[in-house]
Amino acid sequence: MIDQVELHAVAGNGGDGIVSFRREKFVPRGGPDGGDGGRGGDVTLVAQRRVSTLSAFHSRQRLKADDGRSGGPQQQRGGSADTLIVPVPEGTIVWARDAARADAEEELLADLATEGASVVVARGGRGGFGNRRFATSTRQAPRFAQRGLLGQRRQLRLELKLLADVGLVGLPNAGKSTLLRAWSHATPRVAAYPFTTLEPELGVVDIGYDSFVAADMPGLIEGASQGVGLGHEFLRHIERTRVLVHVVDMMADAPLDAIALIDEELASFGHGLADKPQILALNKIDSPDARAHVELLGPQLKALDRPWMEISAATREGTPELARRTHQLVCSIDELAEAVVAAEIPVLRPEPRRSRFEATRGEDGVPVVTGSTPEWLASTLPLEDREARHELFQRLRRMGIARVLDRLGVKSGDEVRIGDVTVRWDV
Ligand SMILES: Nc1nc2c(ncn2[C@@H]2O[C@H](COP(=O)(O)OP(=O)(O)O)[C@@H](O)[C@H]2O)c(=O)[nH]1
Ligand SMILES: [Mg+2]
Repeated sequence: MIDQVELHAVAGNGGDGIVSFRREKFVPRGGPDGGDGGRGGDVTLVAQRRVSTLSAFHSRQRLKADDGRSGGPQQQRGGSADTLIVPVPEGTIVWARDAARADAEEELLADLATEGASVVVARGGRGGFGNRRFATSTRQAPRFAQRGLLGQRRQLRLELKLLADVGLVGLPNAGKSTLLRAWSHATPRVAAYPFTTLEPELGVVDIGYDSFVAADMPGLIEGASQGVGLGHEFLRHIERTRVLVHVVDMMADAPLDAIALIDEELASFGHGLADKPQILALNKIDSPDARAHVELLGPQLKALDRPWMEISAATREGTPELARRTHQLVCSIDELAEAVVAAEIPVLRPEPRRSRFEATRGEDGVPVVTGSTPEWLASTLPLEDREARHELFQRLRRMGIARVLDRLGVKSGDEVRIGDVTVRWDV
């Protein structure tokens, strides 16, 4: 069963550099001292074992990191924004598309398979330089500064193959399917049964803002005894499962024997199932017979030394409480596990480096320059200012771009496109 959400990731914009001049006593106009802007925050997804579904994103579809701050006078650098860290489940596959370009194609960005794996999905913009940075021997008082670069915007699609946090076990007719339906009725996403191998039936159980995945695992008892093969997927679910809810039919003649039988099956199945913490769900409490059984067997149930709750999967009496209790137990186990993995260093997937620049003639004959540095400069320098334009051309010349444009036959006064910005070439 696959869960999927679409999100919009918006990184923070870089803070603007500012224009400022030193003020000193008796000096009418000091040198430039405008500070640089700070970096905008990145948006980063991090895989966390304690998160088991993408449910949280049904109400949070926009991930926005803060902008960097503008620079100040006296060379004060604007503060950089923090990275927005967004927890996602282990096993989340991340697809991304550049939201700024209509023709951008979706690409596979990351497979966050294990705890701590992370990926930057939208990079924050660089801060702009203050006017101090543009001072040269021939231009000692630049009256322009650079704007911050816009943060990346990306359309994301997250895909997750759901794995069970909680396994429902119990004899046939105990009420496992009924309980799963009662728990996940708000989100009717219970998968259909394939018939070749037994696969557990899954349900997403929402608890406030959090959620867990419960699996009905009839195969353990019903399937194994019929000689039906358990799929590889089934074992993956069992490995992930942290808590078992052991459903007991209290209307049956010998509920204690039923519990013992399941315990034996769990032990003989192996894979650590018998060691997982259990909650007993004493089911069908709506029936007077079942209620009488619970009272009669109270002391023996206590002797089993595991938590139990009385429920009716059919009338849903006690099922929300059981869901909360189960969720708490899952979380407490995750906290133990987290303490162990906390020291691990997250794996960062580096952004592919683009070449410095490319210059060609576009279909309409207008020369086009692409590349992160020229595009950054063209989109952040205030090109309506003559000095700033001059600065841009000088930097492009130093990068060797002027030479390539020259070869393309570009003359002074011709239009040139740098990324999304069109300027009149002037050298
Ligand atoms: N009276 C009563 N019947 C229930 C309850 N839960 C399940 N049943 C019935 O018990 C039978 C078996 O339930 P099912 O969920 O299919 O059990 P499973 O084999 O463990 O999946 C069905 O006829 C259900 O309607 C309950 O809380 N009260
Ligand atoms: Mg069933």
